[in-house]
Amino acid sequence: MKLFVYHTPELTPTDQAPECAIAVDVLRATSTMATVLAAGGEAVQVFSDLDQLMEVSEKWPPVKRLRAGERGGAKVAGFELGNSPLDCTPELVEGRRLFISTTNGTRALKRVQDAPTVLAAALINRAAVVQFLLEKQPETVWIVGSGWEGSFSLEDTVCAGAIAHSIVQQTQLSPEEIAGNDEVISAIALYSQWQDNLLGLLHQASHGKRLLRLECDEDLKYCSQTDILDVLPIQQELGVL
Ligand code: 3SL
Repeated sequence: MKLFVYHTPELTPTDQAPECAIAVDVLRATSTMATVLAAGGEAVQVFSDLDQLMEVSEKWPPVKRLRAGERGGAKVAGFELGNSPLDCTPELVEGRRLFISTTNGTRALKRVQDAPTVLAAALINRAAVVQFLLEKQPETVWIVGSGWEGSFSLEDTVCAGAIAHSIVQQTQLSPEEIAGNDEVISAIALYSQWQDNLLGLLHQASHGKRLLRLECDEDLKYCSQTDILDVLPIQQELGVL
């Protein structure tokens, strides 16, 4: 198994495809998706376009659907939910499909959706993702950070590092042996330095600061936890996890 880390969807090669692609948006899209599925959501369907989301979700009975829309960190008017994982309680989401569009996270998933296996990872479900990789042993794995509008995001790269670090620990392979590109080595180094203070890292990240300005402190605390949800968001059909 060779891992490749890409800091943003734009940095992924356009002429290659991995056996397994993992989209990461710790703050907050993939944390929200993992939370919804762990809370009994029927599925999560992702859209880059809000109008398309409305059109597709309209065909579902209101009791079976939830619409989540986020732009610039804020909830989109007319949607039931923004992108806070803390709103996704079992009481609300159980048995319902989440139709979701966010600024960057859903874009990352869309970029890799043609890979044979597509996963969504965050710190909160890192162990479940690692377990899947160790069991299935895909030859090539891309871990794709969502970034922010094309720029690097500290929190997505630290999550990529958390995944790679755990694989190194559980296989006794060296970072060099699993690394398909230099970004894997630097992601492991970032995680190794911050693993005991991930909340501190989220507070330093530019998107973390943006969310703090929007009073989302509790979201940062929640998303900074590792391995708290045993859930594997895996694509079942195009755009549906
Ligand atoms: O960009 C995204 O996809 C979002 O996760 C951003 S936010 O955390 O909801 O602001």
